[in-house]
Amino acid sequence: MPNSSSGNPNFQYSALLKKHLTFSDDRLEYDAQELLRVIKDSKDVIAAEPSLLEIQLPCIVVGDVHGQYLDLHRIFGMLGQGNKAGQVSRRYLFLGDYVDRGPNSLECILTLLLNKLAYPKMFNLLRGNHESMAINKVYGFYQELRDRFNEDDANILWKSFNDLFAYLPLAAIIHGRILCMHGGIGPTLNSLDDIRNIKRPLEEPNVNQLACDLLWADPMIDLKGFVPNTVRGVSVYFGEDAVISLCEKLKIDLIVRAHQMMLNGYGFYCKRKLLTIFSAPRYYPEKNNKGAVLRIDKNLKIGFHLLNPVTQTTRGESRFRNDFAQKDDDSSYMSRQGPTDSTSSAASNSSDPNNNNASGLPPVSPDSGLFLQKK
Ligand SMILES: [Mn+2]
Repeated sequence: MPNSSSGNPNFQYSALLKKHLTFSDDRLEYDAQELLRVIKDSKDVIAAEPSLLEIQLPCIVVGDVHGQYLDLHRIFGMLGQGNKAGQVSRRYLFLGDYVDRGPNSLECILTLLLNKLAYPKMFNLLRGNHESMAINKVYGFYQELRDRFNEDDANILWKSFNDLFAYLPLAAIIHGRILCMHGGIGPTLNSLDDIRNIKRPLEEPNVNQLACDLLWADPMIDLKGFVPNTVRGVSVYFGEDAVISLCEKLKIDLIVRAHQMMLNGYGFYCKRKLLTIFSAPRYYPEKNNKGAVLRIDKNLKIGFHLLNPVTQTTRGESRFRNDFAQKDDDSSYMSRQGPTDSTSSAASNSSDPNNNNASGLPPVSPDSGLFLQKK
């Protein structure tokens, strides 16, 4: 039984959560009936949350996970999911895209839901564009369920997971100052109440324009306003002027979103007003991209932890943990000169997370070439 002060005293799944604390790249064995109970219980908790979560400081923000269970373990190993007893000491905000693409969608979503049930205030889960039926039928999650269960159970589980996904909150505001979502902003977003007023469940997010933009939109360089997002086929691209005017209107400092692979795990846009964070290293094996997670301390200082891409020769728990002990990537970020392929491990020199410049933010980066597309 978890005994953190923020833990849920009625948590029923200690044994199941414990299975997820063991570092292993084997698939776990699941009982379909037990999973359905977890889904139902988490749906009750998540449905009671507002469409716009209010998050306190300090917190950790995690971008796309995409079924990369080992990398999720690396994040918890680095930052502390808790000790072996399952205690949690960090507040997390996940920006969606838990399923699809990677080999362990089920382990990833279960880890997050069980932690949500155990520590409802410490684990905050937003919806990504892959948390919807039309997408996760096609991009891996459905097939994974079919591979792991008989056809009836697979279909019931898939339907039930998506029923739950329809209730996931769509955005979060951290300390009233940092707005977070999976995709981006759109022309119908003019106040935080616009997000709060979105009614859930939203089985298909695209029926609500603002919800669609929150889940799908992308920034575009040298653009004014909004134009149709031709690469995604839904939602919009938004320009720097839209970011700046929304930050003024909402009286916020920064927008944090995920949704696009960053070679270095993260990238700024629009002079530090918009940050993309992507937490699935080696999502594109041919690009050998890093992953990153964002840390925001109690004074709103931000820093990054990087996940270097892992290959057959660099895998293993002890290597993973050693790899983490030293990461904060302000130095490699500062040395970036536009679009570079930072695959060299030398690019991730460590520096003290508390040694940022006075603003607490890394210097402005060249804003070009940081955004690559993947549907
Ligand atoms: Mn996405």
